[in-house]
Amino acid sequence: MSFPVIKLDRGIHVMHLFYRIDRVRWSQLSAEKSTDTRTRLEALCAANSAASHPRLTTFANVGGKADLVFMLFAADLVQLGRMHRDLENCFPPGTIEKVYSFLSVTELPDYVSTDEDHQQMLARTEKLEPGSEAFTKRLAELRAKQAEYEQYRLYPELPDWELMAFYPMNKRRAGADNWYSLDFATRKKLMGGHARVGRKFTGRISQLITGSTGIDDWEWGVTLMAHQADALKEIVYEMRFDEVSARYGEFGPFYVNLRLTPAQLWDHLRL
Ligand code: 76R
Repeated sequence: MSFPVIKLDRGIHVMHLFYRIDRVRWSQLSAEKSTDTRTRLEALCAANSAASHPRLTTFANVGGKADLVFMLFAADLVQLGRMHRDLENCFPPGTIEKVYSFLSVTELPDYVSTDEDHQQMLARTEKLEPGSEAFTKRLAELRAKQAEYEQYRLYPELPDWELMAFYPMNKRRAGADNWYSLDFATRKKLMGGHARVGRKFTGRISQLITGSTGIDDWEWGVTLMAHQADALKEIVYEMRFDEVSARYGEFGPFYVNLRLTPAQLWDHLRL
């Protein structure tokens, strides 16, 4: 059967899925059925294991809000929907129940550096003469770095670190604190401060911000990969002092998840 292909002009679709296991139903499964479920899930992960997309990764939630957690990446929305259904079909009927889901897309932020920003920076900060050999060389370097950054933002290859935290957020639109009525230059300046805080966590946090305005109930999904929970706590705490979050950030529920392979998941969750 043929299906429509629904791609973005640039970037890919992302889904975060959270399930609880129905322990009563699960306890009625035979050991073979449990193994069969794991084997199907392993096959689905193997079929969707590109560095960027299509990709399906598995996690166990810690904290009690869910049991199983999945992160899905696909260029085509129909393919993403299919991955979601195939994933649920790995499990015997009624054994898992969705407790939270989030649909979003990768995007380039409005505030990315432009070629003009780079040229001004070279002239003002690095004191290079526009048009000179040194200027042209540095500009080419900055352009290459920018292209690499944009590729990463749109087609992210998240590191498989031990922890994945997820939470949705909005920018506030209330009275005097309306992010969307600020002019572009002010928003860009404020986001510069935000990025400075973020860069302090290089090596401890790897972040993916996906856009969901008009797609899901919040405006962005924040996915943070970390090795330790203190890095998660510190980055979110430090950002609270930065005006972008202090004044304009509104947050949904936080989920902290362990990156585990299906085999590890089965052992961890005693499936
Ligand atoms: O992409 C970049 O690195 C460029 C700078 C940058 C942008 C444009 C950046 C850097 N972020 C950007 C956009 Mn971010 N980010 C968050 C959160 O908990 C909170 O208070 C907020 C949740 C975290 C923890 C975080 C981390 N960022 C955004 C946007 C889109 C805003 C828009 O378009 O209006 C949101 C919602 C958002 C939220 N950010 C960084 C980080 C980190 C760690 C960095 C530094 C990345 C690096 O360069 O190493």
